[in-house]
Amino acid sequence: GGEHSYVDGEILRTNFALAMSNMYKAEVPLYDDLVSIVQGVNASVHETPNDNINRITLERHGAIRLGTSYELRTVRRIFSLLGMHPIGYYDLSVAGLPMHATCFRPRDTQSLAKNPFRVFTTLLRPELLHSTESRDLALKLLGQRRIFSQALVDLLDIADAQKGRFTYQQMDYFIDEALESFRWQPMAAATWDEYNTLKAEHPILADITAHINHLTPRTLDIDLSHLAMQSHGMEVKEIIEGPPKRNCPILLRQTSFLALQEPVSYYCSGAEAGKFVEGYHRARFGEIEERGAALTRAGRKLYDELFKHAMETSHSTGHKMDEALKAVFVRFPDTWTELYQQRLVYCLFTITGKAFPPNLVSLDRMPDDLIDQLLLAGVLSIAPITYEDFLPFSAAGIFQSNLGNPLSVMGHIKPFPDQQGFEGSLGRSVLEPDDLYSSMQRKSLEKCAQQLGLDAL
Ligand code: OOG
Ligand code: NI
Repeated sequence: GGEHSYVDGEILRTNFALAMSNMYKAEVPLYDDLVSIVQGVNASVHETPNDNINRITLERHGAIRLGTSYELRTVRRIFSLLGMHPIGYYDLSVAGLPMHATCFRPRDTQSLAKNPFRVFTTLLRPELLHSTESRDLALKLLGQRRIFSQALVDLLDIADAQKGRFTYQQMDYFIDEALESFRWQPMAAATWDEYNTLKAEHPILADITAHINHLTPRTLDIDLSHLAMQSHGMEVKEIIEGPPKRNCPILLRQTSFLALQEPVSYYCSGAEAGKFVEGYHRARFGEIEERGAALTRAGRKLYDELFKHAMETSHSTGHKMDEALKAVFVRFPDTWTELYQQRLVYCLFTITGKAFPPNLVSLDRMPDDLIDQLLLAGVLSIAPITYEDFLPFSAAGIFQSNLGNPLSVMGHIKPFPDQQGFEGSLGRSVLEPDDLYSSMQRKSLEKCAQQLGLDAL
């Protein structure tokens, strides 16, 4: 052993996530209540579909909104030490927001099972703003702000020199310094006039702040949790975002309580310079989510078509979106066997111990649909792979609930994705979620093949 012992990245992530959760509990007591409600519901729901209850109890996602590529690259360095990688590209211009995003999260099954902490990280796209005045102002303010302390940047350099690791003592400093970057700032960086100029251009501009704006626990039953939030007197959003309630949950369903009105002080400018205005800002809210199966490209395509169809029907008939969704989604199969047979979901395979059927052994060539036949014969069994990512329209719904304005009337942003531009700012490419899920599925099949003494499955 050397002079130092270094902290495992997984431990660093869990300690960081717990420290962040404690900070947020102290700052937003309603979040603490929300966590208790969800844990009560989770304890009352018996089956846990595919993830263990320890993972689910720890599980949180948060969100931050960044303004410059320097900021994005620095959080990339922070998250990389925690074993969190940029996964997926989200174009939010489709929802009228001058922003795009990725999710920093662990990548592989083992790491996700230990602690799947994730942070949805958006970056402003100033080129999508119409007025030169607000664009220049936003860029000026962003250029001036320092979200990361010098001590934090020094610690990141130290970690680089130690192959991306910290000693236990360095870990404690690092967590403290990094958390400072994501803490609520009661004193605004913008003056009162500047704040109002930005807000007039696009309400989201006043919201590009690195503070963690929510921390979401995972519930095993979002309908029950939603009711429990209401009966605790929380001001909860009426609808649950995402797919409707089903036997076989898919993707991600989310709901939240509305953003709190919190006091913020703004400096005055011009003749009033030196004084400040006691203002308010709605930014922080509480959200819960229920996670279901990851969909294949075909599954996602069907989901997107049905979702669009439900939106259109609900617009044209005035029916509620949840009723429209329920009606339309009868076309999405709802047993795991059918979902796999139609290759709509990703699954992990295991062998059951049942013998290989003799009718297959006697064939001189393995049938193409061997996997399906082995499933049917009960030699293999499947469990859906959990969806670890986000949904752009649900994300947009979250932004909207803060702003209190339908996005359709704001900003007039022309939708176009720019993944390359995002990756340029990030300094690397993002990983493709689909590749990760399909490789998890493939690995589980390789293991089964080996156990059954087959060359491949
Ligand atoms: C990000 C919203 C995205 C979710 O759960 O979809 C998100 C934000 O509000 O900054 O967290
Ligand atoms: Ni969220």
